[in-house]
Amino acid sequence: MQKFKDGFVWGTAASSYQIEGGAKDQGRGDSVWDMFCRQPGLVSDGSDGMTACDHLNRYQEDIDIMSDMGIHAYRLSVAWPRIFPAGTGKINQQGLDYYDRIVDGLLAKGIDPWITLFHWDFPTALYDQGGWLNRDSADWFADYAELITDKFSDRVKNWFTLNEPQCFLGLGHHSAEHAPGLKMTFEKVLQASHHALLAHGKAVQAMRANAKQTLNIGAAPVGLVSYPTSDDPRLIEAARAATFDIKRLDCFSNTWYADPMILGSYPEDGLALFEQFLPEIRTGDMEIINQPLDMYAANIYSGGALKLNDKGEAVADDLIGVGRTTMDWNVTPECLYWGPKFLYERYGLPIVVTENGMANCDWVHTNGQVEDPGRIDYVRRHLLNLRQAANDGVDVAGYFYWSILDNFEWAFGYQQRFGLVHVDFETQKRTPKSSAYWYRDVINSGGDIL
Ligand code: IFM
Repeated sequence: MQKFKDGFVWGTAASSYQIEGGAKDQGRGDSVWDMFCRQPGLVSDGSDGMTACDHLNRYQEDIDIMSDMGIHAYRLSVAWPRIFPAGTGKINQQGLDYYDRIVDGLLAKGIDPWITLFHWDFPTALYDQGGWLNRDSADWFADYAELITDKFSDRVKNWFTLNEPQCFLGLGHHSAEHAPGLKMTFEKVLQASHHALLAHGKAVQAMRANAKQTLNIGAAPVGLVSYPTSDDPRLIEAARAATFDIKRLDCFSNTWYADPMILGSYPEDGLALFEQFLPEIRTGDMEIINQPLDMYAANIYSGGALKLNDKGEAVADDLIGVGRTTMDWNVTPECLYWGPKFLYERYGLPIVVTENGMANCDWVHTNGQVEDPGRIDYVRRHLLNLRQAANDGVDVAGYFYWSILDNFEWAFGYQQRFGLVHVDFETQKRTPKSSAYWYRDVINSGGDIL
């Protein structure tokens, strides 16, 4: 099969803090990312999300661009402090109105809004009460989820609870590279992680209870992938094991999050390795976390390669000379074959690639165009692998390119450009890159022209 299946969702994605701007406008409360950016030296170019892409005011222009590209679905996130400026309690009607306009604007153009509830802009007011380390965070999040579902689920069918818990916990609470910039002990990080998982479970319960239609719900973790560099069965088995085994005292695994959510228990190897650091798990917690989900969403950008050495052992392939993006991430398109395949085999849920894309040094050329052949090649190679996975029996439901716009790339500020659309951050002028036109043609062909 050259095309993806009928109903395959071609999308693109962004998140609130990275594009909206208007951090103090329309009643929005402070988030830990505002707090983090205010501290000198933490964001490499000294920037912040105060203005970002000014999507708060320019959303219609951005929707029009997506419409011209033939995008089926747009994955946006709601900024929790735009809805509850203090995290809980008083609702900011202006925030709800803003997302109403976006949802209706997308639908008017035939674009399906897919909502992520939490893409890292945690309310500072709740951080001041202990943040994710406070067990009440699960209820705070569930209350927020309930309200958003109540307001938008009449029009929005597809939802994600948490985006990349590995990052907001690992980078945010363990290595201090991201907001809120903490270096907690591993024990505390695991406790915060447990509360985030509880928040996911309670949110799913609240969403199902308040939904105006049958919802498709998932989470959107980082998909960490090891892949074999040949079809040798020993290597495939080693890559599968490396994709799922927990070997280090850190937050970067698939299974510490997905196993409790989908299989109902923490993975045995993690429980053994983390023995001295385990969180308090109360009776009933695992049942709350283990809610039925409708899809496995994965954000996959790169993978680790394994090769066989002279003794027939699987070892890391250093991929000398392989292509790299400006994030310094290896270009390893095989991750979009093996990642979905391994995740589908383990969890049995339809796979949606909720993020995949590359950062590049793009600029507007003298002819007014932004030529980005590297990005076209990156996406083509990844989609070819994804299509092969589908042809080999993996239920692949959709692909969302990250990101529609160049935007605020967290601790890298505006130095990393992931967009299909170039943004001049001085003038806010949007220029679709050559990849945007190419992606439009791919969508039109159902993936046939790859
Ligand atoms: O920009 C981020 C996004 O917010 C989460 N996933 C990875 C992207 C690229 O780093």
